Amino acid sequence: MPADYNGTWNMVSNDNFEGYMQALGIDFATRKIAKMLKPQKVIEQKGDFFHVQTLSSFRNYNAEFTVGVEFNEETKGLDNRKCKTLVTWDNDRLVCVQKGEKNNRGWIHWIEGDQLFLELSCEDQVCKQVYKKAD
Ligand code: VLZ
Repeated sequence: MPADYNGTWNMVSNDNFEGYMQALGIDFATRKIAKMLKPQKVIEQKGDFFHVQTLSSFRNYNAEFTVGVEFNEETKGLDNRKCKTLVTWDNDRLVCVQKGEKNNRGWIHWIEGDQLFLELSCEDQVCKQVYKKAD
């Protein structure tokens, strides 16, 4: 049985989102707004199928994938690039590799208690986010 990521998760911390956005080439004005946001993750999981919504007052990002199945991801509203994206299980961690123009791009999710962790990587930058499960 894989870990259960279902639920609504509210951001509590966001370390080096600025560096991650710079590595993605997000423009200055967008970064200034985006780094003030406290997004919410709404995750629906059915076995290996995931629908992950990142919701904020400024912009939303939507991802749907099945673990183990590579798909074409378009990072609409972020850096608007195309990636060949694959998410796999590493025990209970979700490990995502986003192959494309940017090196070392991807993310890792895991859960500890009522906290959801996310590390976003691009080139030499790592952004560390923590979310807390909503009641
Ligand atoms: O999340 O890759 O949970 O897609 C930022 C939205 C979302 C705010 C960043 C607008 C995407 C920012 C994070 C405008 C530049 C991400 C995956 C893992 C699922």
